[in-house]
Amino acid sequence: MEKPALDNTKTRQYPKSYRAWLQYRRITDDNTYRKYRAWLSSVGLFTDSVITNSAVEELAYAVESMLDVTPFISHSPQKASIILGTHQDIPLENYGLSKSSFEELNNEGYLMRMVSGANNSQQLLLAGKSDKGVLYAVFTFLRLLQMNTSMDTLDRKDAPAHLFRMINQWDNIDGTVERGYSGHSIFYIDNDFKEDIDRMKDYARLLSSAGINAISINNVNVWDTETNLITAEYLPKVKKVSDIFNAYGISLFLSINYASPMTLGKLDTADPLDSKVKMWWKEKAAELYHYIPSFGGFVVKADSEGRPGPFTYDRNHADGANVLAEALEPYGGIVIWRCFVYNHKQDWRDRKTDRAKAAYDHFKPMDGRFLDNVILQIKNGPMDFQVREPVSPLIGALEKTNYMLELQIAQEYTGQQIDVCYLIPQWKEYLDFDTHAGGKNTKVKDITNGSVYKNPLNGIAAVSNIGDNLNWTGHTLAQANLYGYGKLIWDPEISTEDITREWIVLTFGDHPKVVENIEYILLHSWEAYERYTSPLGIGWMINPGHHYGPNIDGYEYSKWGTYHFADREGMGVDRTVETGTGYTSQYFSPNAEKYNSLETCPDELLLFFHHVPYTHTLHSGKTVIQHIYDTHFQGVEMVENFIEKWEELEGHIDEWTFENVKERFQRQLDNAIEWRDQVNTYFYRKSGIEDEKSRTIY
Ligand code: GCW
Repeated sequence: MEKPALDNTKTRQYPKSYRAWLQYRRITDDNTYRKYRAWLSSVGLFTDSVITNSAVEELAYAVESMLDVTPFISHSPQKASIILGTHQDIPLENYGLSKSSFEELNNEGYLMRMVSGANNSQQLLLAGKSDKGVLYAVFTFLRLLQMNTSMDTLDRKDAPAHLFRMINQWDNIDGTVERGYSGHSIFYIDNDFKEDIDRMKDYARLLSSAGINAISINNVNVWDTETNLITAEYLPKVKKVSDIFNAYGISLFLSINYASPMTLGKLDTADPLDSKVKMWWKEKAAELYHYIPSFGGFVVKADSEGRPGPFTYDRNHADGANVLAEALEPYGGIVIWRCFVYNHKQDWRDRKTDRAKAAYDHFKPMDGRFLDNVILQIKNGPMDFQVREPVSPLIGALEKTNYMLELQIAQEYTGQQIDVCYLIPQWKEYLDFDTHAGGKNTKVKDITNGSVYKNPLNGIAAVSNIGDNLNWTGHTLAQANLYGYGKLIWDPEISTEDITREWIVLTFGDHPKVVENIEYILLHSWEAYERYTSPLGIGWMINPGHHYGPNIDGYEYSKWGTYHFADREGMGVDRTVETGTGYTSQYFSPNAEKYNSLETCPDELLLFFHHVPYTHTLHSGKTVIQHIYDTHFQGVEMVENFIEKWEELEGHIDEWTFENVKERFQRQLDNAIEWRDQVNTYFYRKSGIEDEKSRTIY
């Protein structure tokens, strides 16, 4: 593996979608072209590091692509038009700044400002608090340039809201990707790392430009061969991948198998309190950091869906996580411990056990017992990335524990990158949700960024949606979820509309029709998907196993704890305190009361919390059954409308992408129709109640 170089001629051979939001289109307006060509021809560098080298390389690549000129890079920046460096290295006084200008910025922040240089020439200062800040400043500058923003009075400060902004790859070493909908892994093939490190580097660029700073590169389900990733057999290769990501300010993590002391160490136990096990992990950590001094740490799925964990030895999760944390601590390593722990062998006849309660029940009693370098990673909802779920009640419930929220960019339950489903509006709702944990206005985003409980470590992670498809995400519009994720967790205050428009312009250019139609499609797509799939927060009703397409009873008599309980009278899960599972009591007041009461429970979550007759009237004024019929017909109409809007863009979008999205839309329509007809027919047959509008139900 040698160091790949950024090469415009090479990526130009791929479909445009390969470059995603880093298109760096040639500037077509003559005046702007001439002006910027002159202005961007010289770059001066005050700081020299691996990360600032990446920044300079990106700048040069972009300028060449947009302006057909290779900028001159100098280490005597006085005369250069773009000046890069950290705040320690730049002589700030020369530019009317001081160290105090950087005080309020965290380590990854930056400042960009247009200043007057010698002979009244304009100089743009891109100053990072650290070299990562420099890189982020360069990516921002290139974004502004592509968005045709005026640079004349540029003056901005920026820093990320979260400490960890992470991506979890669910890639297996045989090259498959769990819940991957975009081809094979870009990292692995046939039980080894891939040779094509250009692809990994381009991925690192995409992630870094969206503000991501951490990645775990293997599936949280760590199978036999992957267990060996932390051994001398693979570590030199892991190091090479780590170097690629580190150069873009991204630290590398591995998912580990909790039973490693047995499978790799040949010990007779993996009991976290056993002294041999403790020693084994300590020696393992020493070995790991010997190979990769910058190693981020472990991601752990333990006692979850059959994976090994501390429960086998009658130990709790704090014991389980702390043995790893102790081993990594001397090197600054982190343990990210997932809270997706529930009984996956439930009896469907048992209506008292409630999967939704599991994470809270397991982890709330453990609050304060984890070491400082452990972060608990909590899925956004109590179930599993459904199109609609309440926010997990565990978020806010832990006061003395580090938090990380887990989202899923991969559209496992939301159309698998065949159907368009833009998730930024959904995530925005989660981040803005008021948990009331510390009184009114204790939003999820203030907990995940550590400001409520002052947890030293914090962040958000999400399951990646990329693979080796030439457009990375299968459906080109699914790129928006990856970009939007990065932007949103960098700054949860940015509006969905701003993120959306920015992504469209960067990806497709600023033709008004293109912006208008794609924006319309994206912003309505989650709603459309929800309408033609599972109604009112009930979730599931999908085909077991692969999770695409309708199967109303697919999980109804299964062991997974995901039921709708539909009978001839009604449907929904009673999670109230009085007559149900009592799940609602896991929320803080007044959310607990709000969800517990049929009168105040929001419509969109009604069936998540209550079992009601089909004739129950919603706040909207419709009955549950009429709501089901109406939304399912509307959902399909919305998809038909998206298709018309997309067709209008023919000629304005490159052919490859146009066809890619068109083909996906056709499949989405087929899927939506299947959902509509199966769901409507099922509930019509169960309830015997006619559709008020007498539309076709089978
Ligand atoms: O959503 C479920 C998925 C599994 C996944 C699991 C998890 C990686 O169906 O494929 O396993 O969640 O999050 O651990």
